[in-house]
Amino acid sequence: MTDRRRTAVFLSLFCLVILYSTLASESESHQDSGSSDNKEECGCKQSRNKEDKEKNDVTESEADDSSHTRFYQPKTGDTLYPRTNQMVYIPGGTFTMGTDEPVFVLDGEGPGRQVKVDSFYMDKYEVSNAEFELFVNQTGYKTEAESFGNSFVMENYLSEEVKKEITQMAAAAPWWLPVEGADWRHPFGKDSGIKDRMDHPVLHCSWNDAVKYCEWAGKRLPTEAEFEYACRGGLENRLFPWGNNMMPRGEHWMNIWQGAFPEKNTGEDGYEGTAPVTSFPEQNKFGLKNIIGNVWEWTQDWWEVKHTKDFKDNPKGPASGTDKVKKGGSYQCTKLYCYRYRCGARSQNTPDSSSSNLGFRCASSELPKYLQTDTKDEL
Ligand SMILES: *[C@@H]1O[C@H](CO)[C@@H](O)[C@H](O)[C@H]1NC(C)=O
Ligand SMILES: [Ca+2]
Ligand SMILES: [Ca+2]
Repeated sequence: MTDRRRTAVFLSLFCLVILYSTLASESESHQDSGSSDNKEECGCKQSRNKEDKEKNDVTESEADDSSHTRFYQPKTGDTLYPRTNQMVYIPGGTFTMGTDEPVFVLDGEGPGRQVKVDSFYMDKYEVSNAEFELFVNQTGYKTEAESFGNSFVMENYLSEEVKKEITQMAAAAPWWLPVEGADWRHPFGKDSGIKDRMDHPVLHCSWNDAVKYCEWAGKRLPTEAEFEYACRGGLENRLFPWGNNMMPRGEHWMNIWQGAFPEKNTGEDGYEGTAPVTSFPEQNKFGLKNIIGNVWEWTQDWWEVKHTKDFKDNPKGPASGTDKVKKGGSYQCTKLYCYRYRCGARSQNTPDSSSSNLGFRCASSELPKYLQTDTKDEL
């Protein structure tokens, strides 16, 4: 067997196991299982291969808690640059990371364990195209997707022209295609652009690219623990940042996929693709937007799936690995295929991978100097 075939066989077996664990743990989802043939892969694990080079109805968000804004009053009115301008203060604490009721056991969602996180700052929004362009303009930075000459895009978002040119498919996820010329300026192939999407999240940034951007901004990527702590917004053992009800008051609070994935995309939440980073309500009392949904977000940590119940103090993940952790799910997630728009959910990609549903936001232990305003004497 060639390496490629072996990989394909392995992935197929792996995916069957995932399929089994998904079905076993998601009894509710059977009702809308309209498309059973593609279940094996949630579409969220596309990586470059090496050769290439709802339980209760109550909204628990406490929007009136302004303890975090006492420390930092974000600048406003500069909507294209919310990310470089706006960070929220996340007061530290101890929380239950992961869950004792994992949906995807093989993802290492469990067990629930006590984790302490120090206070830090986090971008209120995902990094937008405008902000990434500012970074590239100032530094001349070239992303890995630009160097490789391609990146992953989901088939549904490609023009017929671009599809015609594609020969190779990602074995485990047939709707993910490595598209020539796809990069942050051309998110859906070379005949696409970002002119009308400057306030949308930047796409096709690898983990390495994200690290470079955050350094430029005087920040860093959040650890997985920080991300999850921020996501959970002070609530214990809830699915979503605001509680367990997927649609508080019957409204969409996040950008995911409605309809039977991958054939049908109704865009009922207002967006068939990405949404502006400023869209949807603040998802929890920290004031974070799209911390789940819209695009997946890179974290600092290497990926591992074995966790103990031991208490951890500001964990930073394993010392080494092959993949990096991403969190939050994306606009391509449905409950049936990629029920990973939960704070406790996680997935991974190699640090050089990039795709059309993966972005990032930065964090910082100290507020960068350029963001400090007159209100800092309140510190
Ligand atoms: C980046 O440079 C281009 C070309 O000079 C310019 O059109 C664009 O407005 C700049 N973008 C930002 C965010 O400064
Ligand atoms: Ca959507
Ligand atoms: Ca997100």
